Formats: sequence, structure tokens, C-alpha cells
Amino acid sequence: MDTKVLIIGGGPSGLLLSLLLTKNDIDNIILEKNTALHVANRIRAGILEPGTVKILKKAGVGKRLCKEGIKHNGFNISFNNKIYHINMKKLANDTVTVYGQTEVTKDLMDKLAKINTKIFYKANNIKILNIIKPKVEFTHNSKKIKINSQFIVGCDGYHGITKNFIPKNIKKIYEKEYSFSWLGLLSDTKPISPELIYINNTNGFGLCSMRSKTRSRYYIQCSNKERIKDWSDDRFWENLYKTLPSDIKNTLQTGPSIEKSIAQLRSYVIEPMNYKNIFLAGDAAHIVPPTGAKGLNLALSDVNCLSSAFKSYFHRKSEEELKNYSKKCLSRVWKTQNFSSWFTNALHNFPDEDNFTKEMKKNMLLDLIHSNTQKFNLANKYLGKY
Ligand code: RFL
Ligand code: PHB
Repeated sequence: MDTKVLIIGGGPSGLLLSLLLTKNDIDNIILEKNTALHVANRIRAGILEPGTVKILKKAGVGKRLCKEGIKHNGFNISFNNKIYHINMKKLANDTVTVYGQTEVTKDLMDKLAKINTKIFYKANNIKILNIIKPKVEFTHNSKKIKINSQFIVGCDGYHGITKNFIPKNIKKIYEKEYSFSWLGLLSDTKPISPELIYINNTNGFGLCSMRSKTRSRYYIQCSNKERIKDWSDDRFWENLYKTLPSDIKNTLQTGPSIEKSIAQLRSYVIEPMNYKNIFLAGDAAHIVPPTGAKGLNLALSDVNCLSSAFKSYFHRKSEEELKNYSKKCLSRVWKTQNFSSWFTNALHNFPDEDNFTKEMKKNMLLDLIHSNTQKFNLANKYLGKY
């Protein structure tokens, strides 16, 4: 089998890349190790930057997003038991959109199915046999299949294999693991607030988010040792209740969970994001802690950039954009790492944090709330405008 671009990983990055390439008549194949159902139902991101909405609309998957996505003019930060509003619309004249990653994934899958793109689900034991003249071998339905391509793109997330084929002496890895995780719960209950609330209080971090006017997504900070089996719904709601500011805690609507999961927080960057004919995009190349909702947005920004580079390579024989891909993306990646890490540090309680640091953080947040310049900067960063 031959193709121009072989994509490893069929999450949002791989799916969008396949769609953008196909729209530009660039032949491609996706290899995904899981089933379509598994990929589509993974509960993850919920907030799309305006730039991401634009990319999805341009790709032809904006119809349901525009109809069902909920535009938010702002978000709230709560600390010291008080709630403060950041009005992005007023400060930076733009909005974010609440639309789950599950919905983005389903829209992309539906579109790709309509235009008959090639996706192998349950592709096992993927091996890259050659990176100069790309050749990949994998097992599908107990059969060994080989594919020759001009390029390989790793869209296979943090646990993917593509990045392992960039030689050790070429790649540089920057990584930091946080000493806490997020425990998330999804439920068909009315969200406690019309816009998100990022909370810091003595119990640690909490986040009140949503997927619709009747479906809530909540997170609380927990230790890295916690196991999901030890968290009954009641235990989750009790702990969330303790984290909420007093003014609103009694309006919390609880109910049975649809999903519960624990995510370890980490920051990660691999440089460069390409080597020879291998390219990396999305979580395969970088992870940000979820505070600030940047991971999916960053992933789709990489893909937008890479698809444009392939377009100029295949249609205009220009290598320029492909050569600049890594440098261009990494500039946005590091700006986003900076923001996500700052927001994470400001809102979480670190296990061994002394009271001096706690007081410094509180005062830093107070300064922010009382400074229009700082709020303007925060609004722009949350919108993905650096
Ligand atoms: P994914 O989604 O991890 O997809 C990678 C795909 O590759 C497949 N794969 C392989 N396939 C073949 N062979 C192999 N050897 C393979 N190894 C892996 C996997 O099965 C999978 O299908 O990466 P992608 O596409 O780059 O997308 C990235 C996003 O999923 C991620 O950045 C976001 O979910 C991060 N994130 C958020 N991002 C936002 O922009 N806004 C948010 O509000 C937001 N909230 C979140 C989040 C991530 C979270 N977790 C779980 C860490 C909230 C949470 C709790
Ligand atoms: C979510 O709704 O899952 C979500 C929202 C905002 C974040 C992270 C996750 O910063």
C-alpha cells in the first residue's frame, strides 16, 4: 500500500489532519490503535478558543458547533471565598465556546466517513521500519500490512510511539510532573454557574465547568495516589461542596455520575517537532496541565500549520513551511506552557507549600483582579491571543 502522508493516531489531531489533507487532494491514511467508539467517547476537553472554532469551521465541521456550542463572554476566578469575573468580551472583544472534545471528535469522524477517507482502527504493533523513505508495518485483523509513504505524522498522543523514532541525540525533552492530579466528574445536572469558575481555597483547586445547560463537568484537586475506585459519587460531591465558595455552595445540584476519571498533571515538550520525514503534532509533541484549557486548542493549531505546509509542499513544491513547522509551532507551545503553568501554580495548593508562598499567591491574585492591564493580558491568553 502507498500513500503520501501516513498519520499515526486518530484522536482529534489525526482526524483533523486527515480532513484538511483530503480536502486538498493529498492522499493519506490514519492508523489508530483503539476502536472508533473508544476514541469518540473519551471525556476530555470542553473549551474552544476562537481561533480553534475558526479552524474547525474552515475545515467544514462547524455546523453543529455553531448551533450547539455555547459562547462564553467570560469566566470566574474564586479565591479567599470570593468570586471575581474576568469579562473577556469587554477586555479583549472575543469569546470562548463550550463544546466537548467528544463532539469535535464525532463531527470529524462523521465528515471523514462521508468523504471516504482511509482509517484503520485497532491497528496493532505499529513499527516504523524506515524514516528516510518512510515505511510502516502493523497488524490489522491478524494480518500484517506494510505502507510506504512520503511522510509520517505522529498524532499519537503522549503515550504514542512515533516520537521514539526521533534519535536520542537529536531530540530534547523538557518535562515536569506535578505533585497532584485532577479528579473529574460528568453529570446530567444543571451547572452551578452560567460561566466557568476556577477555584482556589484551603482545600485546594476546584473547577466548575459544563458541556451544556443541563450537563456539568466538575474537577477537584487530589493526590497522585488516589484511585478512582475509592471515589463514590457521594464522596466526590462532598469534597466539591467543601471547595466551593460559600455564596454559591448551597445551589450545587448533585446527581449520579456519567463518568469519573483521574488525570495526572504534567508539562512536556519535545524539540524539534520533526526529524527527516517524521513530524509530530498535538499531545505527541507537548502536554500542558489542563488549567486554562489549552491542550486541544494547541493540538489543532499545530495541525492547521502542518496541513498548510503539506499543501505548499505537494501543490507548489515548496519545502519552506515544512522546514519552519517546528520553529513556528514551538513558539506558540512555549507561550502556552508559560500561561498554563502560571495558572496552575496560582490556583493549586502544593502539598508542601508554606504559608508565606500561600500569602504571596493570594496577593498576586488580588493584584490581578484589581489591575485592568493584568486582566487584559489574562483575557487574551485565555482566548489564545498571545
Ligand atoms: P489524543 O487525544 O491523545 O489522541 C491520540 C490518539 O493516538 C492513539 N494512539 C495510537 N494509535 C496507533 N498506534 C499507537 N501506538 C498509538 N498510541 C496512541 C490514541 O488511541 C489516540 O486516539 O491526542 P491529540 O489528538 O493530539 O489531542 C489532544 C487532546 O486530546 C488533549 O490535548 C486535550 O484533551 C487536553 N485537554 C483540554 N484541552 C483543551 O484545549 N481544552 C480543555 O478544556 C481541556 N481539558 C484536557 C482537558 C485533558 C484532560 N486530561 C484527560 C488530561 C481536561 C482533561 C482532564
Ligand atoms: C472541561 O470542561 O473539561 C475543562 C474546562 C476548562 C479547563 C479544563 C477542562 O481549564
